[in-house]
Amino acid sequence: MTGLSDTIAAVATPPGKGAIGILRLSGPEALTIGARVWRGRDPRRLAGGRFSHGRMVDPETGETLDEGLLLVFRAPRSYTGEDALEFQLHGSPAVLRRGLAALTAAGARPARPGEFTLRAYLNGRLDLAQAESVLALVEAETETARRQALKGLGRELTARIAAAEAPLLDLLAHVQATLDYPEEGVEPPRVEAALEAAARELRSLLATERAGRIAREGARLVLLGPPNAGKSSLLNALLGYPRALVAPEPGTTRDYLEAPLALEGLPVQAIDTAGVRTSNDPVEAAGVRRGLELAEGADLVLWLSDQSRPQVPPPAGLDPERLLLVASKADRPPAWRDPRYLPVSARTGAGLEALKAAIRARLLGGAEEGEAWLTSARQAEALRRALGRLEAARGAPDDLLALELEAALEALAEVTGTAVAEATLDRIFANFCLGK
Ligand SMILES: Nc1nc2c(ncn2[C@@H]2O[C@H](COP(=O)(O)OP(=O)(O)O)[C@@H](O)[C@H]2O)c(=O)[nH]1
Ligand SMILES: [Mg+2]
Repeated sequence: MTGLSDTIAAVATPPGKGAIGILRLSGPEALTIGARVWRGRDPRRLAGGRFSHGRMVDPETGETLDEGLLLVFRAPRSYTGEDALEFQLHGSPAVLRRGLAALTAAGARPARPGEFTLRAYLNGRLDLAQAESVLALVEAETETARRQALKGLGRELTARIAAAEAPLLDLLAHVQATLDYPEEGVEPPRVEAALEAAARELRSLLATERAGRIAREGARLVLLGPPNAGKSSLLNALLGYPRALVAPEPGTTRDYLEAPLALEGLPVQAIDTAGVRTSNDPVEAAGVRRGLELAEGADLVLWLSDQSRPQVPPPAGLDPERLLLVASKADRPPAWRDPRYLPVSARTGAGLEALKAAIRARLLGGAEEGEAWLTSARQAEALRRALGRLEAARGAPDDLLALELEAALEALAEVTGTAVAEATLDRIFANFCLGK
């Protein structure tokens, strides 16, 4: 990782054509380099937050590359915490390519992916949980993902980590005092209470890991059931348009098909499968096997049994934690009733909203929508290590207790980045796109 001594430049807008394209420049020489490529008001004479209308030029030939706006940010009041410039030009690949070349010819170095945010972190503008939220926000494709990323950016996740740290720091101070003055000794109830308070917060944060992953990456929802149970019809009803073929004769869906679905801001990939039955048709039999395989990798499986025909239980071996039971064709006279099954009619839409709500609730698990969730697998891994240390600390003698507490606090500090090795930083920021 290079230090902060050089000035970096990148195109900050996505590749392609658009009304506006932005070049970003940050570092100690940003204002001087900017002056070499800008014909308009001299950025060195502009205060932070001001802009200049002018032309961007090739610093060697003086050729005009484009006209636009130059925005000036002065350290430490910029995204990176350094002097920084933003060139708002026309969003043309040719303009931005030449503009970036002009900046490097004038003394800047092309930035690596995530390097602007890395600098923001190194300069103390963002902690690591916030930096990961920047990435999550840029990548957010749904409302849930956007809301959660914004909470992380607003330090709400950082605050939840701090809430777990507080009782541990308190306890550690006490243990260290008693190690210095051994005649005192820490009372066991006090130790227990502190460890439990921290562990409770960590467990409730870890319970948001799955919801956070689903908000970012989407969930896989598999529709499973006997032929003719109404799986394809239910998929179409959930989607609100006819995606899958529906037919009165069983065995219509022989392969599986996927369609994206948004459940109140939660991205879901819905997968319709061939009916589960023993079939002599090899193609259909392969489809059935595929359906069961898909169910293995699903975040949630809807098992459909036609309520107007004899009840068919789900195949053994499906994880009950990831199973939601649906009594389909609920508009018909029922042949059975079972309180474990949610009655739904794809034909009339009855029960559809309740089903959507149930799917959503099951996918989110224990995660409350109003709280900040974990935004990366890295964070969850650090919390699990901290939790392991707290377990080891229970009933330990004071000297060992102190060591376990320190280790737990170190693991927690990794989440916000107060103690992160350089190698880890490189890995985290390499996930960013260029110009961020
Ligand atoms: N009355 C009624 N018929 C339905 C409903 N859902 C599906 N069907 C009918 O049941 C048959 C099989 O539906 P389909 O969706 O292809 O079932 P799949 O084999 O499980 O995919 C078709 O004739 C559908 O019109 C429903 O909610 N109510
Ligand atoms: Mg079907």
